[in-house]
Amino acid sequence: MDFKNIEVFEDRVVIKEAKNFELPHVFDCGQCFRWDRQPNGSYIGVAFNRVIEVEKSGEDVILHNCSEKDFYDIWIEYFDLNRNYNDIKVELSKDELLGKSVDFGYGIRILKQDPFEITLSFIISANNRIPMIKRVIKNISMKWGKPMEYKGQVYYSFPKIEVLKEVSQEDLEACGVGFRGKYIKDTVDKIYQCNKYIEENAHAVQEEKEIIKYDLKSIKASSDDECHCRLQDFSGIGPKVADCIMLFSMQKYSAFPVDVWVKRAMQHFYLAPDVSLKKIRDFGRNKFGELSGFAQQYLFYYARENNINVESETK
Ligand code: 8HG
Repeated sequence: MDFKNIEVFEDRVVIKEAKNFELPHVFDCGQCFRWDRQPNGSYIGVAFNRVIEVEKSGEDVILHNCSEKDFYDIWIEYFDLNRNYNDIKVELSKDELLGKSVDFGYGIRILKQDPFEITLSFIISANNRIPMIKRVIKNISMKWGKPMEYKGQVYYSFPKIEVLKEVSQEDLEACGVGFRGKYIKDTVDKIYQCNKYIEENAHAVQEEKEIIKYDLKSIKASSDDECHCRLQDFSGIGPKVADCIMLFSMQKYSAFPVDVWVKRAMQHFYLAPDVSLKKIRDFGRNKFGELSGFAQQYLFYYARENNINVESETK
């Protein structure tokens, strides 16, 4: 557990002596798209139909606009507060090269986000840059999410599937999703049809039905390798996007998403420049095992923040 206890006030919860919890490391390490840094250094974000503000104050982390019930129902898990990140950092730092990235992103925590939101978010992430991904998700939420007011500003929840299933590909494209519109539409349809079928046939024998393979709950409940495989049954999801979804919303920590930054980091620290993404993934998973996802996050943050560039160093 990475905190001592909590103190509850009218409109906020104070997490006392929070360890391994640095706001820029958590919110700017690439795993989430709905958190924005404020001029005073705190972050305001939207998740699970709530808007909260997170502030660091000495050793404590303050969750504003948060009740004690929401802390225990949502945020304690969302922020992965029951995990001791020192154990992970000690283990990963046995590798001297990775230790550099761990020292740099020492306050990273992997958030436990909502599978439906993260599935669509990472379909949007394919061949896209993070500021643009954030903008597109914000547009979608502003159009079809629920408005919520905080400190005189309006924030929007990520839309419910029942609302998104009525949205056309053209309307999605108007939000800036580009060529991914058809993938999002198709994925929303499949998940919706699947949920509906399961709800209506709760007591029936379901094995033979093709549609139930799109059940995010059972995908999340499957083994890491099966989860990686099954996510790729959706259109617009390849190995890299599947790795991101399973790591950031399904607690599959052997995932090792290899994007351009992780590729550069792996080449910079371990491998030759001409290795394929698949080989880099296999190498990473063999090396870091059950902690691959965490290792990947320290590497991604290090590479992106330091703008590391392999070509210029190796040539
Ligand atoms: O946390 C992330 N890890 C990896 N490996 N890739 C990521 C993360 N976050 C994120 O947005 N990406 C992808 O990297 C999406 C996009 O293709 C690119 C943005 O730098």
